[in-house]
Amino acid sequence: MKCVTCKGPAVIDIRRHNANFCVDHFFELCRRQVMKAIDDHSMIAKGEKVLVAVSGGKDSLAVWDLLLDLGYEADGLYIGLGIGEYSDTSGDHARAFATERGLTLLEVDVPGRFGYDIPSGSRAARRAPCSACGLSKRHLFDEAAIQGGYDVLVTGHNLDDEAAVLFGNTLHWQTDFLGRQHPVLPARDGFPRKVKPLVRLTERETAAYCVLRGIDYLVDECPMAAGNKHISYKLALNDIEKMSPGAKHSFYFGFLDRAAALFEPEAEADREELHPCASCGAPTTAETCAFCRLVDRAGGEVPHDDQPSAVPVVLGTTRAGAKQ
Ligand code: Q46
Ligand code: ZN
Ligand code: ZN
Repeated sequence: MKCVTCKGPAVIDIRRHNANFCVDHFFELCRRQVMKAIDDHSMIAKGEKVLVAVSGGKDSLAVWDLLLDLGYEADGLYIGLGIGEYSDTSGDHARAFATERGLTLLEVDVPGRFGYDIPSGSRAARRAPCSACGLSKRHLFDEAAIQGGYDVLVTGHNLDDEAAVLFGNTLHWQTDFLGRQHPVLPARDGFPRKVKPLVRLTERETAAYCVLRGIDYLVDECPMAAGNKHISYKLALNDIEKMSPGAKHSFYFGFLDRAAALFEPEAEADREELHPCASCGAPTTAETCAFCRLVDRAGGEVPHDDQPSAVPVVLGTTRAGAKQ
């Protein structure tokens, strides 16, 4: 197996590109794909202050590493969700990555600050674990980005994630969601701009990137993921991809090119008037936001110290330079 560019020994075959790559040219491919996603969708301008949502898994560490490598100044944000050993280990991976590279990692500990963890809090609030978790993460990502004065919030969603969400939204014809499924959500009404620079890379590629770069990421799946429909959508799409390499890419990017705009007016019309939450000030359509209602029902499930500040704790101290 030879590298398509230099004819040296290849380490990975990528069937949708019909090509094999050596280590260096695979890194180059990853950087090129991230740059293209950023340019095509005007995700991040040079000099903007970037916050990366970091879980300790392959995608978030890969995107943080790639952005630094491309010359962006990027801090990380880790949210401790209190999912037992899984959260302990994921936090260790995020902190180790930041410490080894002298990066700034902000941290919010949900049990410590709000008095619930995802297993007990989701039961108390009668929500599915991933629903309570997703709501908590979205709220705390937005809060940290706005309060920290960041221009843009980056998440590590990859092509498999986006194709699986699109598959689910299409399967159920959730046209309002289809109108909002875009790799960039512009800043509006107190929400930060949110971008997904890994949409042109698959999870196999982000895993390979981490392994070849020597990035130590958390391999274990979240124990609360069982029953999550997106996992079965990903498996179905993997079967299709095996028979038809490039299918995921053309499904997702074909949608963005040819169909997404058709659903945007509906999503826009569905947008209700937002005003500040009476309790925390975050934008919401109700009197108090869904996160504050979750904390009302779930808070107190575990001991906590009522951290008064909404500003995350700064763990690292040195601002990022490009990784060597
Ligand atoms: S961490 Fe949270 Fe995921 Fe675990 S509880 Fe579900 S949403 S599966 S990315
Ligand atoms: Zn090569
Ligand atoms: Zn609120």
